[in-house]
Amino acid sequence: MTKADQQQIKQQLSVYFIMGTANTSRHPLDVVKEAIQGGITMFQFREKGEGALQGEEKKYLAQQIQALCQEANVPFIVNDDVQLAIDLDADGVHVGQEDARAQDVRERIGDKILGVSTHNLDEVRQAVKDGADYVGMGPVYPTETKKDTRSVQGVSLINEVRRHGLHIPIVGIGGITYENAAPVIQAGADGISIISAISQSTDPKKAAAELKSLVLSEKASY
Ligand code: TZP
Ligand code: MG
Repeated sequence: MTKADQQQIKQQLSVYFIMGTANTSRHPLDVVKEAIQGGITMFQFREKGEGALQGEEKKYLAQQIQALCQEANVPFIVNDDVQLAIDLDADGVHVGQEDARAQDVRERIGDKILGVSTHNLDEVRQAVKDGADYVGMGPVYPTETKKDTRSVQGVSLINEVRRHGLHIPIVGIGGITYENAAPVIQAGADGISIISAISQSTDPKKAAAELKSLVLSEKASY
């Protein structure tokens, strides 16, 4: 894969579904299948929290989800676990500030997609320097899904980064639902990262489809 171009990444971030076994009471493969049918544009395998699979079990589930994503042309990104991403030849890796240094990850993964979580302008600038393809920003809204988040920041950092003329692709994360997604795009994000609004939905396909049409119509009005 050649290094992803920025416009393509911006499209792929539109509806970025993140999930692991802890985020659903159903079989994760069924949920991902339905989310793909609903039109998600990127997927992140984030296997952490209570009951998270480890080792070979984790790898096996990742492979099965990756196969679904490949069939649908949805980029498959691995959270934190750089070695797993390399072993599976995933499309990319997402790391937080507490994980492996982005610059080192970039060296290890070559042209794969690199995403970095950021919480202030300095972290965004550093991520750009380190070779990130996109940055995550949040939590935008309160969330029950991740307990150890930084403080809720609304869309202020997204606004600030765009005000400073930085063009790095941005995805907002944290507590985003159909009802509150529009301001995230209006602030200048290229997409929304979602866990529970899709994984806990009684109809993940419909939830994904509704979020997608909202995001695409907001993006089209800019
Ligand atoms: N990072 C910041 S908030 C969050 C992560 C992984 C959880 C987002 O989950 P939800 O259910 O979409 O609020
Ligand atoms: Mg992490």
